[in-house]
Amino acid sequence: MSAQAAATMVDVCDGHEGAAVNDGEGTRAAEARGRRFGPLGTALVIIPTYNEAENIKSIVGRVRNAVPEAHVLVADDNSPDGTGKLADELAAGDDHVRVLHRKGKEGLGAAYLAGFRWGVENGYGVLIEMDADGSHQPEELPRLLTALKGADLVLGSRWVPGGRVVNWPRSREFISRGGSLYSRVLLDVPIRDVTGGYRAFRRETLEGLGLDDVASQGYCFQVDLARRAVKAGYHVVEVPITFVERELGDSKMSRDILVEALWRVTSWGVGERVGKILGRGRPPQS
Ligand SMILES: Nc1nc2c(ncn2[C@@H]2O[C@H](COP(=O)(O)OP(=O)(O)O)[C@@H](O)[C@H]2O)c(=O)[nH]1
Ligand SMILES: [Mg+2]
Repeated sequence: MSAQAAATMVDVCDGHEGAAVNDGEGTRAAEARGRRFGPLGTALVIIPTYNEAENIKSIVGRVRNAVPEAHVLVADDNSPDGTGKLADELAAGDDHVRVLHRKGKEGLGAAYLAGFRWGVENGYGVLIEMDADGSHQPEELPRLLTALKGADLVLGSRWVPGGRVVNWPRSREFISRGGSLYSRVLLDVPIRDVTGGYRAFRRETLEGLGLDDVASQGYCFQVDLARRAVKAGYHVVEVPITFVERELGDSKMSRDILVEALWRVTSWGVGERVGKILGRGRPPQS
């Protein structure tokens, strides 16, 4: 890990922001808290796809080069552009690549849940979320994995010192920063990039999040998982990343996805506050 990346890593659970709270191995803060983390085990990089025919070969190749020991699972929602077939061709020539064919477009959250389930059933120790369009650079994955040695969950973050976005229109940056700020304040989670989708989970962390009742379908799935991890007391660390806007294919961001995120985050926040007033500790789950 570079000195700059280590210095800007943010230990969410200790409440420090922009401070050097982790050393190069990401272990100092965890040790201070009396935690010892077990070995990581084999990593599975889950890549959800819907119409990513122009990107799939490149992204899988980059992951295989950047982290040759990791396995890749493409979770395709029966993309009309033939992404699933291209992924099958990659899998046929590489035993580290698998494809989960799903019946139709059900949203990012559902694809990840299916991928997590497959990964846990098949004994992987680390489950990674990564977009197919190159926005999450596979070359940054080793830094996330290093940080995970001393954490339960690592979030690739655009909005901590050292993190940035490349080629994003101002409107997207505004929505993303605003969404993170709204979620952070309303849900009381000390995370700078709550909506980001470049993440590494320990298997035990995922198992502890109670994923069976996750109803979030679109991008608020990311907020939901981050919120669950913080509330459950997991050790969450943000690592700065450079997010590069896609060059090929189209974004699946839509008005419906934004509306779902807004109403779900608002209802979680209001539900938590009402629960506190009524003396119930447990956050709302769906
Ligand atoms: N399987 C599956 N993947 C999806 C779905 N919606 C989006 N994705 C994938 O999720 C990732 C992020 O979507 P993208 O369109 O790049 O969103 P943006 O980066 O926010 O503009 C990409 O790999 C998409 O192909 C879906 O309904 N099903
Ligand atoms: Mg994208």
